[in-house]
Amino acid sequence: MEMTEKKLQTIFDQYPAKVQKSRKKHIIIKNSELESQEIEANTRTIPGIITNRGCAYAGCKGVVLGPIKDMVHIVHGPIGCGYYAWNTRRNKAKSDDPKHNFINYCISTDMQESDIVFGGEKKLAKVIDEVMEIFDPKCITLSATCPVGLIGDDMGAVAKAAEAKHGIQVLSFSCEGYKGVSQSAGHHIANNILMEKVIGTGDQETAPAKFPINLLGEYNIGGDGWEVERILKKIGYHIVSVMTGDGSYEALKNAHTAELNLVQCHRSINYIAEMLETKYGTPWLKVNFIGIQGTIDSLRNMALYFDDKELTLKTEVVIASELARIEPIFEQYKKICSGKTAFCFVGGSRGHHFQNLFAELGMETLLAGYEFAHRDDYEGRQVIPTIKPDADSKNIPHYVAEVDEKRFRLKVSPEKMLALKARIPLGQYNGIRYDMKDGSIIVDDMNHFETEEFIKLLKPDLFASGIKDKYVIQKMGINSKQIHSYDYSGPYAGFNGAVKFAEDISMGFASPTWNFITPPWKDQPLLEGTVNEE
Ligand code: CFM
Ligand code: HCA
Repeated sequence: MEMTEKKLQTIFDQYPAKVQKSRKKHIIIKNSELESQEIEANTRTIPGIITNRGCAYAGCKGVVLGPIKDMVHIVHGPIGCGYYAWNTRRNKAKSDDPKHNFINYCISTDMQESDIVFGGEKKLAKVIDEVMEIFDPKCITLSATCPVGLIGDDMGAVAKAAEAKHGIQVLSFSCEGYKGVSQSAGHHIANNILMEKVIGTGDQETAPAKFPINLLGEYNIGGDGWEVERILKKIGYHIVSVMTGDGSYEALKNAHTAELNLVQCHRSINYIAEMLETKYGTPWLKVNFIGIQGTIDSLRNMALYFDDKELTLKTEVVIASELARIEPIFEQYKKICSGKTAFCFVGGSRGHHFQNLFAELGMETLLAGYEFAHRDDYEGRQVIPTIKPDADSKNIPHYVAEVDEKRFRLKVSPEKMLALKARIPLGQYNGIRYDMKDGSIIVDDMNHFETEEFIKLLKPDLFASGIKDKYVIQKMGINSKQIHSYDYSGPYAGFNGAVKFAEDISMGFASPTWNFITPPWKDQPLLEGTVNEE
């Protein structure tokens, strides 16, 4: 069924007037004939609406810091917050030094009522002492949860005292859950401090091998980062650091030595990419290792940047050999998926990135969107930014990277940079709106009511999203795929990932389970009407 403004209005009509007015700004039907189609984003969710969003603490501790394996991450707060961000995101990590891989631990001050009344600083200092005794890490992070900000515990002072006592870095993150409007604020807070206090503090002046790169915004969910690293190493790149999947404190310290920064998830790490450029002169390139063509394009753009004959040749050899290996398998799954339709609603970048892969499987994305992306993720970021600073930029102070006179060096000359920018997306990318077909729907911060309504209207064959709506969707008889946790499968990135993804969703389509579920619109009368505001 094609989506029209009239059908969309049937969903809006069910809202009270004020809510309707607000939600209309967050939903568009793509129309390329219009020069611009603004979509409101990164604003507060209307209270009472069931959103899939997380909080600033989730974005800081759970997303950016959590995957760094050789730091001990202490959560200062009630145990539920610690549990929420305890590896549920499935970022994988392995280490040559298993004694310094703390990824599986959940360490919390387990705040109780008495700590709320009398303060939790002493307890936090004690936990740091215990951590030093048991784990002896080189760096500790402290993440604040909501009550910490409310009662005014001075985590910064505790961190400073612990640094003096133990002689290691103790980083304090004021990422109280209520800050900003979603986890996005937490990414910003984490990025600022990593940039200010860790990145660039290593003693290396230059990288020890040719073609050194950092991989930013890759969190190794289901082993994605490992698959990307496999391909890059095969071609001959030297990976200085990954931020932050399977990441390490030691590697981060020397991230300034990379010649190019690759940005996979722009939403969560654009701040670091920008600051690395200012401080050390390292340009960044938007890549997308989701999908076969996305992977190929990313590899070719990298080769163009380094402009080395041997590297370019090796890039083509690797692409050809990988394709020869995976294409026959991929084609098998394509037969099952082809002609099917999908919804793809994920956090801040995957709603866009995975559409390539659907298209390669012959599937059309009818609706997509983000939980917490900003306007640039929808509308793109071109060389000259046209979009005004958003809510986070106003609320979360931005650490302004000053040029590091000692370490700054232009990685390419200004003339070469200009020539490169004409050929590859250095420092820019297209937003989700650019890539979607006319007539498809783009939704920001889609809520559970809209989820059900859009399903009833468009009846997609597959709904790609997260744990919070998965089972509602499945009970409506629709194949549901978690794009956050990959339903505990993966990797889905790179060449091997594309095949694994195709296999997993094909399994979903081929499952006999669907024969036992009657979608609600087949046996339940649909209530129609409007909600009275009084
Ligand atoms: Fe980036 Fe992510 Fe995402 Fe994200 Fe996330 Fe995630 Fe996500 Mo869940 S960093 S924005 S805050 S790609 S945890 S690995 S899957 S919502 S689309
Ligand atoms: C988070 C993490 C999350 C949640 C996933 C989901 C993740 O938002 O704090 O809702 O399914 O990827 O683990 O985005």
